[in-house]
Amino acid sequence: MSARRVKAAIKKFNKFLITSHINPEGDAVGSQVAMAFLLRKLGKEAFMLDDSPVPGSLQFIKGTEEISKEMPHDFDYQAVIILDSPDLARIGRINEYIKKDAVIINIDHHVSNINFGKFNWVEPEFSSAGEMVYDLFKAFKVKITLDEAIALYAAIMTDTGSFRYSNTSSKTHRIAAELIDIGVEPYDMHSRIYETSSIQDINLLGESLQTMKLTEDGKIAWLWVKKEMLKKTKASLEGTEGIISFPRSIGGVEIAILFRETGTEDRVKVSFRSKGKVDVNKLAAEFKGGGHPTASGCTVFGKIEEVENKVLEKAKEMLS
Ligand SMILES: [Mn+2]
Repeated sequence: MSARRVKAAIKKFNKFLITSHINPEGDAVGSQVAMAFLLRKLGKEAFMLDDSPVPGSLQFIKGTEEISKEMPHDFDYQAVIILDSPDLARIGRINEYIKKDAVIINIDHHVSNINFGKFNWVEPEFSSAGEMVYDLFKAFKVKITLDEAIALYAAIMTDTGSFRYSNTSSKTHRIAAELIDIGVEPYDMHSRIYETSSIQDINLLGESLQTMKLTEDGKIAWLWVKKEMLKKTKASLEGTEGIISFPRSIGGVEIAILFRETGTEDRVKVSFRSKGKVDVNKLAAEFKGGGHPTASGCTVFGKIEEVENKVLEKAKEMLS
């Protein structure tokens, strides 16, 4: 599919439900808000419904205050637009509101996307879902205003690791330049999103760094966030997001792994980053997860030590 085909699909409907994945980050939030703004400019109705709340650091983006956690009784949508989600499990609780015969428009850049929609626009070459929504603005020839530019820039900036990751293309920078010309202030965006850590989050980072380990060949680095660390530091799970960049930043490391204990059961959230030699989307898929070739994740049941063993074994296999 292409932006033009999605445009044709969108034209057929007037009332849209928009959603994205659980624990939304910049791309999920920014692409949803920009999509809602675009639909309204086209004279359509759009309602944003998410499983989990918008992180505090993204709440400055206009439109995020409209993202609801509950479905209004009187809103009967004709189509659902799902952004940045490789499968329906990723939208969590929102599945309860998706009718069996619902028309789903799937807009995503995950290589692991399983084409779950009636319309599937999946572009693994794109940096972000935000970049795809930008293309839709262009396909509809709709002028981008400052609020929309801020939402799109947040999506692109966060998913490219501030224009550092290998998914950053000349097109990504051209779009960013256009958004800056519209009025986006890069430093302001960066500082609002990344320079708002709490002292609790930094203390947690300190605890987590103490657990860092490296394989003998120096190619895999990993660390833990245990529930007791969260308790001790009073940090939020949200505050653990950037931790994986530390093992990744070690010279010679090819795979970085973060193990996070979550929930009440023995359940570990595992995040992977690769510097390009290993496809960590495939590694995550070994544990029923997915994502991108250089950034992915999965959830594994078991004690953190057991999960570490299992995951490391597979990671080593993939490296050899
Ligand atoms: Mn994304």
